[in-house]
Amino acid sequence: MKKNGVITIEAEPYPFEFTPATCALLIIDMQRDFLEPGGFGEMLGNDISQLRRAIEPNQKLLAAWREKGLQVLHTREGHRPDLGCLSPAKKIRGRTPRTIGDHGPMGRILVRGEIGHDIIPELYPLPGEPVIDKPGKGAFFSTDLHAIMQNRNIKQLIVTGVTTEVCVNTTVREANDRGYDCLVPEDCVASYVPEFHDIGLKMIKAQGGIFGWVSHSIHVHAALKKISPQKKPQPSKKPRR
Ligand code: TIU
Repeated sequence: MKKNGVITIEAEPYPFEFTPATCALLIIDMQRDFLEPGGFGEMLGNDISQLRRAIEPNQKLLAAWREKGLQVLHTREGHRPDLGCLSPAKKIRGRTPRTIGDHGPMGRILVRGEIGHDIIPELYPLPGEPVIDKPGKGAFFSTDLHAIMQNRNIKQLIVTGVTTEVCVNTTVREANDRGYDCLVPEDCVASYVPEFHDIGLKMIKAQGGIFGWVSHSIHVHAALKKISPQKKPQPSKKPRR
């Protein structure tokens, strides 16, 4: 470990200076609608096995991350039951017989509160881990993620989840523009289209890391082994007067 609690993580295009106390694991949209049979993703004709490959590496990383008492954030893509935050363009995109807000096998498609909208049991959030409900692809658009990060002194993100070229990529770009450093472990993100996964990762690390860093979870695990558990921020017992 270097001075100021910095740990170097092997990454491309160059090593990532990991500061555990101010770094959160941001798990994007690991929802039943995208990953489980009968969900929205499969209904659109996608091969969900391509996404399910990322479940186990995420489980292992999440377990190691929680063991060290580091900060975890989760996102879910979806809409209010009244669909007030669903743009007409998104509603009709794809021109499929059933679209967002319609009834599917796991409840209304991508609607908050429905079974399909929720996070898969394998990666279910613990109490105290913020879940950001987002209506768009990027996790900053129309959400309180930025405020949560500022309030919790988060300056770096390890971004995992699905899909590599859509919600992961959009979120990394949004975070980068807000001054946050993002590292993406390639085995913890996935796409329905392997080609897009590869290119999505290349886009992040191109041009000297134009949007961020790409690594593998083995290197994140190696870094985690070097740190002692962090003290979790405790809610103050007495109300301040
Ligand atoms: N979470 C996320 O990436 N939402 C998508 O709609 N992804 C697709 O790849 N369609």
